[in-house]
Amino acid sequence: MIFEERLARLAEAHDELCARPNVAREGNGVYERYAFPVLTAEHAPLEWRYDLCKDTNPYLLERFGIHAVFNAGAIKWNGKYVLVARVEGADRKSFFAVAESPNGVDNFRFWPRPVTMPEYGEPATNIYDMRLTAHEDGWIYGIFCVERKDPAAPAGDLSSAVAAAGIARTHDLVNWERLPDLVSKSQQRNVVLHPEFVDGKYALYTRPQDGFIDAGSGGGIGWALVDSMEHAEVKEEQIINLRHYHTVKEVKNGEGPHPIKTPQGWLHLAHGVRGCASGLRYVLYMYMTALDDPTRVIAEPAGFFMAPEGGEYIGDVMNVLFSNGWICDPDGKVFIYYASSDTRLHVATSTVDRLVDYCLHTAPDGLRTGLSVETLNKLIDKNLKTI
Ligand code: M1P
Repeated sequence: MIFEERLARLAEAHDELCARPNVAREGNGVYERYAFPVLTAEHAPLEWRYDLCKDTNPYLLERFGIHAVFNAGAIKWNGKYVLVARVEGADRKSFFAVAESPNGVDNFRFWPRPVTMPEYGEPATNIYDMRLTAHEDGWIYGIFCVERKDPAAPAGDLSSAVAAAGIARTHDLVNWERLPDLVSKSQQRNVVLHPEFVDGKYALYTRPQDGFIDAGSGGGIGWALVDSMEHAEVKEEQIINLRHYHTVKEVKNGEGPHPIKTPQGWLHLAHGVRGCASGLRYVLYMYMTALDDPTRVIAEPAGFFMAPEGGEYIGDVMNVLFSNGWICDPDGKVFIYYASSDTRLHVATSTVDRLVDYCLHTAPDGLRTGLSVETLNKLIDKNLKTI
């Protein structure tokens, strides 16, 4: 009886959570946050977490702990809002799982099974943070971080890892063809495929870094053209979005999802990292590049676009917002999927028009306090004339 009652309670709570309507909150005009996260560990199906057979699990104990659901790639697929989320188990290993919603803001439900990602080379210890790109070549590509133990780590060092960009492609988000990892002189995380060919080549946003954690001498978000995705190799890399002293991205930065094409230019979402007494702080920022030259930055508002708020500060890795997925509807509505503190996934909504307006009409970072005050005074002067 205990088994049946507990199962009924668990199933009811899970259904209620997945069906809970989400409500937009008044924001700063640029975007709206929503009342509830769209995916959490509790959204994972009961069949993933429990042995549902009374004979083998009479107490209905959890058998596979799911710890967090965050950092999701996103795509509009067969009329549904589809996320390829990073699901992290209690064992600290991440894997990918697909969830879909009819409206993009609530009712996300996982597909029955997680993604079985084929291995390439030495099997990965961990995989995470997939960026999805429906490329004009007809494939949907997923590029993600592949983490393996550092073979050069001294004996006893069980923390050092190396990061590479794993590449896979699919037509249905179920069956994935694994391609060779990106060949690059440096370690790579946050690699993103641009959706169009550029000069007949595939174009990648990269993030060269010296170590697993440290961007080190890697100056920012890079750009590289590669001949083929079947043997992708970064031969030349140009830094297109630099890190700067005393900004939100002084320690490191990384491209979010692939940019959205607008009449005014490519709209980019990225994350910036700075250090502070409580550790690293991850925020989201935006920039735009020229349509005729995606390597040329044409606008970059000062500071962060979104930073943690309230409960978003709290989680497995505190003080982190991270985004690797957004969806732009044909009517210009944009669904920004962002994760907080490596624990849960949220949505914010905006429109292409508002995001472009934000990028083109917010002053850039003057890089010193005097210029910040000048910018503020110009706004006050204008308002005093208007009122
Ligand atoms: O813990 C915060 C983020 O750290 C890494 O991002 P980056 O490579 O920019 O430092 C990633 O592990 C990311 O998944 C994580 O959210």
